[in-house]
Amino acid sequence: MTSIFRFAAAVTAIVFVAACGPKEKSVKIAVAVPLTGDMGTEGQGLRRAVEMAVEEANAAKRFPYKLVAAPYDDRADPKEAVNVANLIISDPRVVAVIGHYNSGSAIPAAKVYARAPVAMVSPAATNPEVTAQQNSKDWFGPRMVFRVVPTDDVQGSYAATFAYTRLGLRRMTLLHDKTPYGQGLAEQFQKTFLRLSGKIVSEDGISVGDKDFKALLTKIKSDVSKPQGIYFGGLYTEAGLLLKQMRELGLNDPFVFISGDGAKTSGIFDVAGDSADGAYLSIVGVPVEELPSAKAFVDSYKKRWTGSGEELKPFDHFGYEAAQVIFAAMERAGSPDRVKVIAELKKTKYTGVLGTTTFDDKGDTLNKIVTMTRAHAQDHTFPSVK
Ligand code: ABU
Repeated sequence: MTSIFRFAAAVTAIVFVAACGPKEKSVKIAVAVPLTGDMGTEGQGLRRAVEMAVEEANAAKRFPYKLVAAPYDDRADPKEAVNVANLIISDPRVVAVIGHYNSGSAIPAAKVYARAPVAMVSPAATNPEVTAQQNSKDWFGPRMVFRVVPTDDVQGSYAATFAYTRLGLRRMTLLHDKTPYGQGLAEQFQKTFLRLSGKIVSEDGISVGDKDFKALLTKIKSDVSKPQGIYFGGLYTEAGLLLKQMRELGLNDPFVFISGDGAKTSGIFDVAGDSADGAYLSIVGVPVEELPSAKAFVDSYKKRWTGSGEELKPFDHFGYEAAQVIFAAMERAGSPDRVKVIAELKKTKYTGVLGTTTFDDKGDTLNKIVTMTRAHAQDHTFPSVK
């Protein structure tokens, strides 16, 4: 540890003791995710999962202080994520951060956390740069970014191999939302699809918030290269609108729509209705309902949260596991000291909902499983493609 970080650790410890009076000792786990807007549904799920983990830890008296899940709304906006990150690091009671959901938010926010330093464990952001940036020469701080989800080089490559080998597709159109996540995922798909001798007949960027894709889809439909489908890198709102408008223009089976984990959520049915049916959506990990190690979590979550609008969301089990990994590091550290917790997170070997989580030297999980699912509009499910 360099002297500047030893100093930061000492300050954190002193401020922590000072901030916690003799009667009320509490330590915060920040949950920095979108809590409002289109992506708020996904962030609220993550908040619920972390809150449940915190409640369980408090009930079991795992720590000699009270844990608090502290939610922060980054609104899926990179600038707001940086604002939120600055707020978080200024609160000495925050020992670690679970977040962010969007790679576009996680990348700049991580730079703020590094300066503190405070650990960030992402339960959802899949762009490789979220962790890879820690190896760049202008990284200021220790390596303190971790994530419990596989990255988009794995996910994009998997989807391209699935499209080429399993579906026999040879000509695809590439669309993305120009975000680090959407564009990065589409580029990873392209790389592998080309390597397999597939052809990308066109590539276009759209913007998050765009509503009308008819002109773009008409161009794709009349393309003389006859694309067999669209690969879209982006989130569920735009994916749902693309699907709806594709079907309205007659782009139906066997024309395919393939996208990734940011589009695979029940919101896609709210946007596209029956038009979502048949869409191929890759996810990181295994669908939670098909994961035996997640059964106890799913049962507890449903008991704790099920009510109007509070169903389990796709990344909630990752949020819960991120909390468990942090708690285990805090126990090993023997104190809620930010720097000691970072050091212990690096040594993680935690077996829980996701199986065993260990991190490579970038902070990425060694669990690299990706699954292809297919949207089933009738019952709003996403069974895995066997
Ligand atoms: N991986 C899905 C969440 C979106 C993102 O990584 O930006």
